[in-house]
Amino acid sequence: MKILVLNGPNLNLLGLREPELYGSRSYTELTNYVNQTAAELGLEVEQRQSNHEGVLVDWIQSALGTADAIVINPAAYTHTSVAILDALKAVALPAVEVHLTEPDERESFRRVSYAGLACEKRFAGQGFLSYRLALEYLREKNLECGMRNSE
Ligand code: CA2
Repeated sequence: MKILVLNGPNLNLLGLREPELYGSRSYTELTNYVNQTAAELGLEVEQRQSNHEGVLVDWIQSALGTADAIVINPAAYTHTSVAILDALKAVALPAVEVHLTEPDERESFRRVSYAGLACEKRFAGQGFLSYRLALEYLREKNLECGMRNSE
């Protein structure tokens, strides 16, 4: 199972700013954590980060035919981007929304998630663990599908 893991704007600054909110580990540490988790779970992952909405849309589109599922932390675009919502709907792959913090417990403008409308699950407020939970969820779901298909 191949999973495209996308991270949105400013997540490349992890560990460099606002550690009280986002933790002290870097973006490279996040990608290492996700790679290690994927290896443990027997999943293939491709990870990308962009500060640009259109680039994220292009990558979501590129998942069609090249990935089985998407894990996405759209960062600030979570709360603004109909383009990312439309792209996720268009590719219609299983998608999971992840967040390091719990947006619902922060400013009221973070309570809306457009991307979440196209995602079947959300893991938030658990730091790096949110990404692991997303991968575990997709793996479990894939195993269940495989079992059903072999019946
Ligand atoms: O909790 C999350 O993962 C968020 O997606 C993070 C976004 C925020 O806009 C969402 O509401 C929730 C912000 C990402 C900014 O990342 C930074 C990392 C280090 C330093 C500064 C910003």
